[in-house]
Amino acid sequence: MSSKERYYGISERVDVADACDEAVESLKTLGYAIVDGGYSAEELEVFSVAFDAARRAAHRAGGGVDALRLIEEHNTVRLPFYYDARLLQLARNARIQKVVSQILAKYHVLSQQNGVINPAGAKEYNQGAWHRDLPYQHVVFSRPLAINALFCIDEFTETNGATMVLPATHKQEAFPSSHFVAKAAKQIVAPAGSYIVLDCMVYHTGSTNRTMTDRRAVNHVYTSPILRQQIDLPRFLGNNYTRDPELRRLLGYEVATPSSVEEYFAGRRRKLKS
Ligand SMILES: O=C(O)CCC(=O)C(=O)O
Repeated sequence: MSSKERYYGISERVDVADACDEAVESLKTLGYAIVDGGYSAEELEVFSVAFDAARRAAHRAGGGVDALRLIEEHNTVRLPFYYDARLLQLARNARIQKVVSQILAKYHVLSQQNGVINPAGAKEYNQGAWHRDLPYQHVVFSRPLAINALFCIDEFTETNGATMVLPATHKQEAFPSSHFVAKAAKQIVAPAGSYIVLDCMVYHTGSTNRTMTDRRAVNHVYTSPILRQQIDLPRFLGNNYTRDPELRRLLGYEVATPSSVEEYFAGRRRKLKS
């Protein structure tokens, strides 16, 4: 059969000029896309080392793995860039920023950066269950309000628990039936250095890691500035963390809720002056 596309009765078509447009189209229709982060092998090695360093530091800061296990936090590294600044680059990746700007708006905020460990040896973990990244929300948005970008530190394979998605479920309020889940679930295998980008409302889950090596990733959730961050980054990092205006905006320094009428007025004065 000829590979030439054949169609009729079509007078409008989505225009796709580059990899960013392809990702945007896929995100809008299916709710997911794979984006190559564009990093060299040397850079990927740096991220791998930085991830492990952040994991060790976060475990120490959290009182050790056993203490974290009690609250099911031992397979998550909250804000890994706080423990190893090299990981902040992952949140600022130019290709991801372009996709997120196109889907949300140029002004979006980093709500979360989480190191995700899918543990070796088929152990259960907190991301191994169907969920949305805006959990408990049974709504459909006419435009996305939140996008997540899961950076694969390791290759994602069928055997090490690559993420599964239920395509297009960002367009449906309720979690689908077991029949749909069994029929439609799709596993996203991806090379190390890729981002698995999801509409936060598409149902997804990690799957079972049947290898003897942990599968590591770093998840980012970017949101419209009207949504609150998982952890209040400006308060956590302190006002002197960075002077870079673009980074301050991404980290949410411009969206702190005023704590008094006076503070609200001060914000108005700053806004009207600029
Ligand atoms: O570990 C995975 O494959 C999925 C991660 C995930 O669902 C999340 O971080 O929200």
